[in-house]
Amino acid sequence: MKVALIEANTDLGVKVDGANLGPHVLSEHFKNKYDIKVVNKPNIPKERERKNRKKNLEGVNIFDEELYNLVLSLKRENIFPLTLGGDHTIAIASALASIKHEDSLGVIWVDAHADYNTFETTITGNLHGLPLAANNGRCKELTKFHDGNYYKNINTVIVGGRDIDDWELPNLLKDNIKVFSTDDIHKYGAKEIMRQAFELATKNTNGVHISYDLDVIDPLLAPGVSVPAVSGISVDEAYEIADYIIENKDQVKSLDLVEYNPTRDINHVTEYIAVNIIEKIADNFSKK
Ligand SMILES: [Mn+2]
Repeated sequence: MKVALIEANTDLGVKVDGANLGPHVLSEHFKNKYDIKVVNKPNIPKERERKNRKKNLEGVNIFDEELYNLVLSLKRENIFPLTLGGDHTIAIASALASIKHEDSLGVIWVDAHADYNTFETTITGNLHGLPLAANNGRCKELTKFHDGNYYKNINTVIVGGRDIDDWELPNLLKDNIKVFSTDDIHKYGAKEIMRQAFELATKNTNGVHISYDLDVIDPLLAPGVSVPAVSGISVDEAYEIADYIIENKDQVKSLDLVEYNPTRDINHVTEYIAVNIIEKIADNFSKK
């Protein structure tokens, strides 16, 4: 299957600047190998008012609508979309475009954070804390461009969660979202946790969308992210997750690798890890 890399160049979903610069740094490593598509953030000033709980809503929606249409057009051409973020709001577009095409999908959200806030529960108003809830139909103002199915709670799985907001937790409990913690990965192994995650996400669906946030990795090992959370998984565990995805590629319909922020990186260490993950996945998926 042909693979396209998409630069999703935006940081409108987070107060910290720089995630918009990440995708191009990563895609440069692959420019002679894969088709590179580009979506840039709209040229409107970034809102930073602390009390605004819908910061940059308009800009995020303009961006996501364009990315949604791009991912959908690739899916219709039978090209595998590997979307490089960018802050995690880009996954609203990629995940919903994928389910629009596939009709029924589960999602595995590999992330230190749950990204399951709503406009009512977000404390910061940084919209990259809402995409998983948006993909389940809880934040309709973020998904106006989408006219397909939403993801079901029962097929929604978080892997590596360890930094969940006080007001976000009731959302997860109410919707009964399965969260495998960072400790679960250390205890049972990344492979076993991914096996269970796939089992849940693919039950009675046509496959799975994977959204892989680099901040799941310990920030001492991968500092190049906008919102680091201490005590993450190891680099080996991060690669094991990628290997499991590859072993089960027939079920994987789309994938994001997000939140690389080169302005926060130290000696390119996070870039190196991200490039390894992309390389593994893109090389294997192009053979499927
Ligand atoms: Mn995230």
